[in-house]
This record gives sequence, C-alpha cells and structure tokens, in this order.
Amino acid sequence: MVAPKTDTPTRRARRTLPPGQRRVEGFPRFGTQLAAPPPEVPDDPAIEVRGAGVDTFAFPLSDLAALPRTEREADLHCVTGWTSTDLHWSGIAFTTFYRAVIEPVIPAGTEVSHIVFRGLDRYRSVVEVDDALSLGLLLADTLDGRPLDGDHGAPIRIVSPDQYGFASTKHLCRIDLHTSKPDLRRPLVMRILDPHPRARVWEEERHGRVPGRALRLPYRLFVRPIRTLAARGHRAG
Ligand SMILES: Nc1nc2c(c(=O)[nH]1)N[C@H]1C(S)=C(S)[C@@H](COP(=O)(O)O)O[C@H]1N2
Ligand SMILES: [Mo]
Repeated sequence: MVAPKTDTPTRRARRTLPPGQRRVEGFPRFGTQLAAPPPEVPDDPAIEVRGAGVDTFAFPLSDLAALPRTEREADLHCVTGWTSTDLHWSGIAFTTFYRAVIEPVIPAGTEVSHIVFRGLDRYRSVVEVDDALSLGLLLADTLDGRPLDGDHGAPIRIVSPDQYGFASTKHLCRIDLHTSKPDLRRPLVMRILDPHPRARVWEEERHGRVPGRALRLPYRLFVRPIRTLAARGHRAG
C-alpha cells in the first residue's frame, strides 16, 4: 500500500524531526493566501507548460490517468517551524511527468535549470531542476486516500517531502521552464525572506540570506497568529 521503505530523509523524520521543527496536531491549511478561500477549480483543470522555447501547451489533468501512479508517506515541514507528520499522498511522480510530458518538447540544446510552479491562487515557487528530479517530488491528487480538498491543494499539488512547505505548490496550474535563475520580482522588503534556492529541511535551508537557526524564534513568535488566521480561513472555506 505504501511506497518502498528505504531510509530516506523523510523516513528518518519519523524518528527525529528536521532541525528547528516541532510537530503539530492535524494538518492545518497554510500559505500566503490565507485571507482568501481556496481558489475555485475550473471544470476542465489543466497544467499549462511554457518557457525555455517550448510551444506553450495545456496538459489536461484527465490525461494523467495514462501515467503510472505512486504513493508517498511524507511529512510537511513549514518554514515557520511546524511539521505535520504521517501524511499519505498519491499521484504521479514528478520525474515521470517530466520525462513523459515535458522533456520530449524541450528544443534540442536547451538546458532547463529552474522550474516555477504556479497555483490557481497565483502563488509561485522556484525549484532547481536537479532538485525537482531527485528529491522525490510528487504531483499529488489524493491525501489520505481522498481527492485533495481546497484546503490542501485541489485539484493537484506538488509535494516535495524534503524541502520546506513553500516548495509544495498547491492548486498547481502552470509550470514555467527557465534556463537561468528566475527573478520573481518580490518587493524589496520581502527579499530578506526570499526562500532558500534549495530549501532542504535537513540542512535547515530556510531562507537565502539569513542562517536558518536565526529564524526559529521569530517564526515561533509569529506562527501562532498566522495559524489562528489559518483556522479562520479553514472555517470560512
Ligand atoms: N498555491 C499555494 N501553494 C502553497 C501555499 C500557498 O499559499 N498557495 N503555501 C505554501 C506553504 S508556505 C506551505 S507551508 C504549504 C502548506 O500546505 P497545506 O496548506 O496543505 O498545509 O503550502 C505551500 N503551497
Ligand atoms: Mo510554509
């Protein structure tokens, strides 16, 4: 029922959490868009693929049925310090999707270096292509045996088990391919909290400019009000 039991970082998390993380009860809805209800899912959801010289196309989610499915047990580690454990996801391995759907349409001689995942709520995250293909990313459409709900990323989301939660884009609707590091043009004040380009939880790569450890306390002070908001969003949604 579950994926092969190799001793991955994710599996070690059963015994010890990554540095600076604390376990939470349950699985809160979280994110940068908590004031709004989860985005509406279109009737015929698709993932748009573009960039790096590819002719933009929309891949209907219904076509995912042709690809082999897999399951993952993974914890979700929010960069603010909470970890939700023992989540059971299923879907399509991102490597499978990339090799089958994306790689064949990349023009010869073009080297993709970064991928931007975008959600229906306009959320974006950047992952280096090597990480996207080696860290066990999943295009997940079920959680604990049920189709994803609005709180956790309907209709489909990225799950990146060994990166901070900000890399696990919910409501995935677009994949942008890049041949160099993209600049998401965040406001200057936000830049100190730019996500770490690799975001690996066991290395505590929380943000690019500040050592991960230094952010534990500030996040602990902030995380309670943020999660209260989350709970409100939850009831509203
Ligand atoms: N589309 C979208 N994806 C998102 C976010 C968001 O705000 N919008 N927040 C990220 C953050 S910071 C975290 S910790 C996780 C939380 O996932 P959850 O809401 O399923 O707990 O989603 C990530 N993916
Ligand atoms: Mo997060």
